[in-house]
Formats: sequence, C-alpha cells, structure tokens
Amino acid sequence: MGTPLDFRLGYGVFGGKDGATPARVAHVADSAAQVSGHADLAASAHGDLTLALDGILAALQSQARKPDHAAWVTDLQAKVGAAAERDAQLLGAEADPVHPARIYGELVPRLADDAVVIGDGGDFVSFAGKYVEPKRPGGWLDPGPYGCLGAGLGAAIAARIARPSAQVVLLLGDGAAGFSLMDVDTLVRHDLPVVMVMGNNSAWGLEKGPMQMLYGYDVAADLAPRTAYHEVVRALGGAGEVVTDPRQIGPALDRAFASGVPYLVNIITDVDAAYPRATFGI
Ligand SMILES: Cc1ncc(C[n+]2csc(CCOP(=O)(O)OP(=O)(O)O)c2C)c(N)n1
Ligand SMILES: [Mg+2]
Repeated sequence: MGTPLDFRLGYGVFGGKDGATPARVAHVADSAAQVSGHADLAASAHGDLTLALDGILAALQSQARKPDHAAWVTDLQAKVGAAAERDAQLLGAEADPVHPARIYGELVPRLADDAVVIGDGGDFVSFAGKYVEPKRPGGWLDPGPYGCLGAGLGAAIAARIARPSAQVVLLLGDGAAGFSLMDVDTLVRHDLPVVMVMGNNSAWGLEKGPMQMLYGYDVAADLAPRTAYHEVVRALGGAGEVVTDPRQIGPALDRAFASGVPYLVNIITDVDAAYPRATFGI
C-alpha cells in the first residue's frame, strides 16, 4: 500500500522460492500512475489510502465468515518483539568506531511528531529506513526508487520553508555530501536552520560493501578518512562539530537542535558496519 514495487520490494515478487507459488499481490497506490505496471497483480486500486484502508476494514467486518488470523498475528507479534530486542542492542551499541545504528538510537527519541527527516546517502540512510518511523505524512523524504544522491540539501531547503516551525533533519552520508554540501550556502543566506547528521564512514559504503560481497574486492569506493565536513559548514556561515565517541552523539544532537543555524554533526562511523542487505536491486 502506497509504496512502489521497486527494487526495495523485490519488484513485487514475494515468496516463490524452491518452486513454491509466489504470493498473490494486490497493489494500492495513491494515484493511477503509481500503480505498478510491471508486477503481476491479482488486483489493484488507486486513490486516497485512508479511504482504501477504511474500505478494506469495513468489507472484512461485514463478512459473515471472518478469516481467523489470531495464530498468525501472535506469531508475527513474537517475531516483531524478537527483532526489536535485537535492534535495541545495536541502537545502544557502545562500539568504537561508532556503529551507525547508535546514531538512530540517539536521534529517534529526540524527534518531535512533526519532524521532517530527509535521507541522502547509502547504507547510512538504509539504517534510517529501518529505525526512523515517521509520525505524520510528509515526515520522511528520500530520493525514491532512482536513489539519486545529492537531493537532500534541496529537500531540506524546501522542507524548512514549507514547515517553518518543524524540526528538519537531514541525514547525510559522506559520499552524498560530496554532491551538494555547498548548498549549505543557500541555507545560511536564507536563514534556514536545518540539523544535518552525517554518518562519516570515509567510503561510498553502499558501493564498497556490495562490491566486496559480489566480487571479493572493491575499487574507487574509499573517501579520505575523517574529512572535516563540519568545518566546511562553519566556513559557509553555519556551525557544527565532529563526534567520535558514541556517548557524545546525544549531547551533540541537542546542541544542533538548540543552535538555530544550519548545523552539521559529523559522526565518524565504522566502515565495516555495513547495512545487512540480502539484495542489491540488480
Ligand atoms: C547521483 C548518484 N550517483 C551514484 C549513485 C550510486 N550510489 C548509491 S549509494 C552510493 C554511496 C553513498 O555513500 P554515502 O553517502 O557515504 O553512504 P554510505 O553507503 O557510505 O553510508 C553511491 C555512489 C547514486 N545513487 N546517485
Ligand atoms: Mg559513506
């Protein structure tokens, strides 16, 4: 529902391993153009998603013979609970260098309901996709199915103007920052405070990791270690700091939110803490 059936969802094929029949897929999107054209759909609908969900619920409730999902729901809840326990360990990781998940362990409790969180990066943003649960529509922006790096600063400028009183947080990989960090100049000139949180693993991690997994080696995926991107933001008229100790992430985020200026928290992270992915979208 409301999500394109692209590489992040196996292009709309679910199950079907070892000769099993794949699941039947019904795709519900908020406009006709968003309904998948490539997936083999058992059904589809488009329009207001809240109306669609309300309609599905009403249709279920009006059925004389309701399917009994109780055992399945209990099983799913147990799995969610176990996953949350595993996540809790990573979200509180004391590892040095910092594990990227720890950044979200510190950031998520500091997010207000109306926060707009923007992702621009590779693995660092994949971790965010797992841990950041937007509370309101429009609370999460990323470059979408094509994943074009560099879109984050533009989105942050727009979000800050559209939601003047909301927290606006831009999550930046160090690789992504190479595409458009200069747009901090625009934030400064137009007095648009945005909190930028960088997972700085001195690499194009989402290139390096998959290359290693597929080929056993990587090329042209390393960036210079510990680059002082926060100094770039300072030079442009904003503020920022570098963080290497996991216990300093929270206080640094508090300073960033309190600063009232474009502020980059440049967190040096572990390049070996790659996002655990099973597919690469290729
Ligand atoms: C414009 C553009 N060029 C190249 C890519 C391919 N690409 C996807 S992720 C990535 C590396 C991102 O590195 P970084 O932002 O540091 O995130 P990390 O994976 O290290 O957390 C690259 C080059 C892209 N998505 N967009
Ligand atoms: Mg990186």
